[in-house]
Amino acid sequence: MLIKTRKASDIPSSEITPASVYFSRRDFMRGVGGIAIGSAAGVLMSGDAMAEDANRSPALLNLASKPAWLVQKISQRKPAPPSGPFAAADEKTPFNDATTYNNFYEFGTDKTDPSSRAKNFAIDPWSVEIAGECNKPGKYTLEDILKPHTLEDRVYRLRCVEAWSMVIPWVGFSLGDLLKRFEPNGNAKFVEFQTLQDPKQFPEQSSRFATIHWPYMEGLRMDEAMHPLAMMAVGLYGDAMPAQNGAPIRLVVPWKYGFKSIKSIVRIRFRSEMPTNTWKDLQPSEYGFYANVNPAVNHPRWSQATERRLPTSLFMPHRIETKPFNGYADEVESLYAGMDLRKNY
Ligand SMILES: Nc1nc2c(c(=O)[nH]1)N[C@H]1C(S)=C(S)[C@@H](COP(=O)(O)O)O[C@H]1N2
Ligand SMILES: [Mo]
Repeated sequence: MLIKTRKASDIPSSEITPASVYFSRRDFMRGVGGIAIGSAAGVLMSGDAMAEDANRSPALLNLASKPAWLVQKISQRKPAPPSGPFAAADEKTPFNDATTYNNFYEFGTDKTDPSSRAKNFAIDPWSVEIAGECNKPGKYTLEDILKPHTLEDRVYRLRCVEAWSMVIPWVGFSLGDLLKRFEPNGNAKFVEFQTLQDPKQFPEQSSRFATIHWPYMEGLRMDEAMHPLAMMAVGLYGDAMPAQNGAPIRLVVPWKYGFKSIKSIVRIRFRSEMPTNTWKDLQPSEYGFYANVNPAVNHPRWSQATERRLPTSLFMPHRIETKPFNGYADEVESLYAGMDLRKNY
């Protein structure tokens, strides 16, 4: 995403999944009878089986500690994953890939920086401030934020604006169910999200060379935020959220480019005005507020018509066509009726 030009031929080593990882995953799938492929897997897997991955490395969680109440809450999530658009039939990206190929610029700009630099990330205590146009503003502990919600597994495609994608089994709940509790008032047209500002935890926040203006910010229009697909995630693969994926709580908006899915949230503010968002702020000609996945509108420096579905290797580039709204058009298209999506990119 940062303004690096590179030839198609020099694939950085961080983008090449070791063949061993890829093939052992395949062997594992074959080992369970060859049926656990694609949609069959989604139907047959229970919530617990969802957590399984042959090559999973627990050290990759990168958390200083996991609060006991959170572990318990995750274990008490709904037993069966929801179906339809909440459970993508695509083959899931293995845990080790989803947790070592990340964008989290607070830790650095290379894909491996977040997983290698996020050791002992502290999420306890954690609180989220609720502010702006609502009847119940205040500072809430993470436990209070999560208390009334039953967690569930949802498998979503994640499409980065850089033209790669993954398929991740998140643990979480609908953002709208959270927002309603704070009783947004009639002036609440947008909702703004802010990432933790803490240079002790995020090395890039004290770097003199960082191009981003911290803290990382994002926003949604209120009707987008209330859409049932928009999700607050507190974990993946049936466990707590790894630091590098946005612990302890992050947004996931599967029909938008990945940069909308802001990590490690500490503030949610209801607003009458459209919030700024970090990438638009940095380069408005390249990144917009809406950022809906759209194969018909290219990034000024690359095509958005296709994407690399991770894991990839030199032998298996796994390039697939990008779908409008990342394949969620039936669900979300109506939110944008009458809007010119070339202008509102
Ligand atoms: N705070 C914060 N949130 C962020 C980012 C970031 O750099 N900082 N990167 C975004 C981008 S560009 C993408 S593609 C997704 C990646 O999520 P993942 O690492 O869990 O796959 O996180 C998004 N959320
Ligand atoms: Mo991204």
